[in-house]
Amino acid sequence: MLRPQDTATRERRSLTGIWDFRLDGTGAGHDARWFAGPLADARPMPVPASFNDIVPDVEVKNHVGDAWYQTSARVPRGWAGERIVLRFDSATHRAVVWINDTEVMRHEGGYTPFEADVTELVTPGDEVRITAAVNNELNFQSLPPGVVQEGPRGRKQTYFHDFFNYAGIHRPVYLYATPTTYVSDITVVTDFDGAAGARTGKVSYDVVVSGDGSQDVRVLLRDADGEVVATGDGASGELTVQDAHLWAPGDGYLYELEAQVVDGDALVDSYLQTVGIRTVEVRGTQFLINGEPFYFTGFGKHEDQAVRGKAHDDAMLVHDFELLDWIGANSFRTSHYPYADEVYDYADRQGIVVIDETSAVGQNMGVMSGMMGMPAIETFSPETINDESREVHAQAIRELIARDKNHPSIVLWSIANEPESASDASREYFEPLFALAKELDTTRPVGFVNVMLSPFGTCKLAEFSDVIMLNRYYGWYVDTGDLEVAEEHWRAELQGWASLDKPIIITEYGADTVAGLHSTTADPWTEEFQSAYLDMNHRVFDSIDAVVGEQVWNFADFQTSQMVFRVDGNKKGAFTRDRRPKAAAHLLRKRWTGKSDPSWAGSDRD
Ligand code: GCB
Repeated sequence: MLRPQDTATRERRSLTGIWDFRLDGTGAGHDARWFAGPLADARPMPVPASFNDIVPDVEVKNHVGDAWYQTSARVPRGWAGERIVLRFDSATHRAVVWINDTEVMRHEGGYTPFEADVTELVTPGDEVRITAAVNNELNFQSLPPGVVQEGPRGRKQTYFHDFFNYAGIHRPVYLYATPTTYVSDITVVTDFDGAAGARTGKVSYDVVVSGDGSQDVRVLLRDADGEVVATGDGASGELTVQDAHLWAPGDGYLYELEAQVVDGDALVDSYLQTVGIRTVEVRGTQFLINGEPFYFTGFGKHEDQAVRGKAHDDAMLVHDFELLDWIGANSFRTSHYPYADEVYDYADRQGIVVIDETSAVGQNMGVMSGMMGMPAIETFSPETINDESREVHAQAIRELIARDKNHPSIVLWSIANEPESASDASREYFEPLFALAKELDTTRPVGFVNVMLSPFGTCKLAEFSDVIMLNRYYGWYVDTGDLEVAEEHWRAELQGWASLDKPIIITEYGADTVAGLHSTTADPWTEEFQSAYLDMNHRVFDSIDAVVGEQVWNFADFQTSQMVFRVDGNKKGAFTRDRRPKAAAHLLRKRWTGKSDPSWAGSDRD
């Protein structure tokens, strides 16, 4: 699904702003047809934002059920004769949407876009009412999973992942117009021959035209200076780029492919697709980008901040990338869900490498019973995560790859974080999902993130993974505080994984750290301990050749549900929630850039 754009033939109207909002814990609004008129008893709510922290009220914060949003918009007069589409970049975790009195779409899954052709329902120049019933409930058939139970004070949501269940309309909403014959999809795949100086880039493209698809397609490829470097006729083909400038980590060089639908000399539609020419390959224990071994440095991140919750925010985006640059991170994982489109666009431009993850997190009842003391239940069973859940998961993989396939920054798909992976049931559940991801994208490796409860020798999914991704907390959740013993245990396990002859990325290692808490003896929770813990991990990684990456958990402190071992959230950040560096951030910066502080003595950017 292509993003809305303003081009020579297309126009967008953003619907971000303050909408009317009303909670509906019992689901009464559907029967009472709240969409059929102005939303009664509404309060203001910003879009995009999570609703949870906007209002200082625990009922809003912990709401379970529907949340109704409504706004009105005037359809631009100039859109007469065009195809008009209503698009939500996301609504967490599912939504039903109406235009005036007519339901126009339903969508399951909180982190991917959905849209509907509303041409027949609107009149250019007139106002329309747009209503969305956004539901935040998690169950065994949703991603991520959860359970809603009746409690003494109403319904209560529990879930099995370690971040707050923020909900609402987290990303932009648009009305947009395209011609009635329009480009509906583009796929680009890149390759190159030869070495620097005499390098020939190859850009295979496939353009899908909808509407009256009989019209011709023409493509133009422009370089970063706007010069046309290749052209093609027909809906698919391969363009050749002489002396191609590759996209590479740290060098986000982008070409732009303009896909035109033409009728003789007349331009019917035009869509602009950025293109980074690069290759990705796994060879033995190496992860190669453009044929060169790549070592991931960086973090697992979250879309998380005070007040806005999980809403996309450009100021935070640019600031976070500046901090990635400062600290010397070349990559991050979109733990634990697909991020806003803007994040990948910016990663493409900045040359930051991305591991793109679905929202399959918490599919592991062993973690719940082992660590959180919940009664042991089976993860994969007809009553819990079952065939229906797998179909939801498959759809999430389809939507992720369809949305993100053209980003050069994305080098690896992660189809799940820490699922149960030592049982036959997990193997049965996951085998077809790996096959699906590999069929949908033959150009990128596919993996999943392994949990400590499935150590080397027990995991039944590793054989399907092109890359081994490990989350390990030796010295924190096990061997707590005893870094010497932790180092021995960690190295021993990692040596086992290294024998599989696949590249290994450590996708999580970290220790909760309260900024400002210090001790001379490096006790857990202090800044000294976090630094010592990271040092220990780095010694282990540096001793094993198959390790091709280290991503600290987490970039910044983030909000979680209330638990006895979380102090106002998870504190494993290298930065605090408001992005102040802990001592560990300086340590990482030294390791990843070689630069020593004080960086505050003056600008050290080169
Ligand atoms: C994990 C999870 C992550 C948690 C982290 C922790 O393994 O993947 O979501 O936040 O551990 O801090 O416990």
